[in-house]
Amino acid sequence: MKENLSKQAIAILEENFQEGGFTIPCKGLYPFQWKWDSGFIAIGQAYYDIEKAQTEISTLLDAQWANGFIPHIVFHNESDTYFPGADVHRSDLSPLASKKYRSTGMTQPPVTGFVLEEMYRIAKDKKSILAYIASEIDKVYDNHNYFYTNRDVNNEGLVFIYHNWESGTDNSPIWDDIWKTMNPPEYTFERRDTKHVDASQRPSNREYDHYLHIIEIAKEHKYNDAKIAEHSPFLVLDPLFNAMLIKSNESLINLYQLIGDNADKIAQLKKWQEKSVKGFNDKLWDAELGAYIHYDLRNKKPLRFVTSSSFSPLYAGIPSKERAAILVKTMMTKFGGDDMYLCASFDPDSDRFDPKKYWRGPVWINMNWILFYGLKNYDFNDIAERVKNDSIKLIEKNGFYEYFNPIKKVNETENVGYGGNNFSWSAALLIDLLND
Ligand code: 2M8
Repeated sequence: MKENLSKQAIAILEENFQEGGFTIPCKGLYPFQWKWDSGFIAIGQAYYDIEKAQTEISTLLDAQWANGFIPHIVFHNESDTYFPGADVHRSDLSPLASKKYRSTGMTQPPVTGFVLEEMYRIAKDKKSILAYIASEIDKVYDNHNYFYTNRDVNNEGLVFIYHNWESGTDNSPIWDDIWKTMNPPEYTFERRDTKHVDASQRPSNREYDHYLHIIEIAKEHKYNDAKIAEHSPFLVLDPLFNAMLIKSNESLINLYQLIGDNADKIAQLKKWQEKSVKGFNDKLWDAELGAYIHYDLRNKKPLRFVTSSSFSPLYAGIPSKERAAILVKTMMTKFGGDDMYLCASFDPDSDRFDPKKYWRGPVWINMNWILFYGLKNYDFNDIAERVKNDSIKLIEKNGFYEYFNPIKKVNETENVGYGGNNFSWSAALLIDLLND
């Protein structure tokens, strides 16, 4: 069974690999290179073709901007199956943008640092992979420098996101309260995602108005971060995004130590790290909820909801042992009933929970992967096994979908895989989970 699933996963990754040296997340639905997808994809590729994994990351890093920024989508190729494309995003408005590739002017969770460390862990030839890492690691360091220089507006070790698409958890119910503070125009546009996937599993047109409006504001300011921090109606400290940055800081420290030299960079990373972990625990912990939460910087208020992002700090070693125990208790009480697969993306007790709609409730394999390793970090090994087995079961029964219904009863009678099928990161991370 294990072997067969792995073979299927490899076939999907191979099928989605493009001539330009990168892998699309999903045919039709997502026809370009996405930043955090590429990171997860490289982890899977590392098991069967380490050179391909290297190419995946190098292709992404090649699109880095002059200030160290790495965009969330790189438009290496033309495609009319996705909206909004390069002509909407207009990265050329920024004087700092890559002259080589068109891209978006927003980013995604900074996973690349820990992905390099994962590649090192998986690769058989340590010498050769370390030489590769040594040739690329400074670009990732520059990316972290970009974040701390431009996006930590309160100088508290926490970096903001200015768009829900930067979070990766696009239409999470957390953003509903922010949308209430905005009143964007009704734009005229043609959705493409709903041509590939049933509209009931995707965000609404009105939600897209909000998404587009924030892009228009960022474009007016030529994607200048200081201006964005001043004017964007969406300005959030996201626990998932910051946890990924902190985990990647740690990976960069470990990798620079393996490479040797670079004492100044290691010292700087340690400084960032200390400040970020402290800022994270001070500002994003909600003692009453027993979980980490988002913070709305624009409206200066905590967004008090429990999501799968709330648990991601386990992966980055952010909570103390005591706090981790509280966090896992919250997770198991709310998300871990016998009738549920772990781990829903949004609080199943909330009236905003929707088990079929995108980031409003379904299980996502990348979040389960983060959770699996996070739980293991703190020796919650039985729960980690459950997360792993639930991920395998859902894929085995339904296919390599983008997301899955967490309610077990529904899985007995229906296919509960939603969104795109033959989805790359579901395939890539399953390879890793099966090899654990
Ligand atoms: C989804 O987001 C894109 C925009 O970036 C979209 O819906 O058009 C999200 O799930 C995101 O996290 C993911 O990286 C992307 C590609 O898989 O799809």
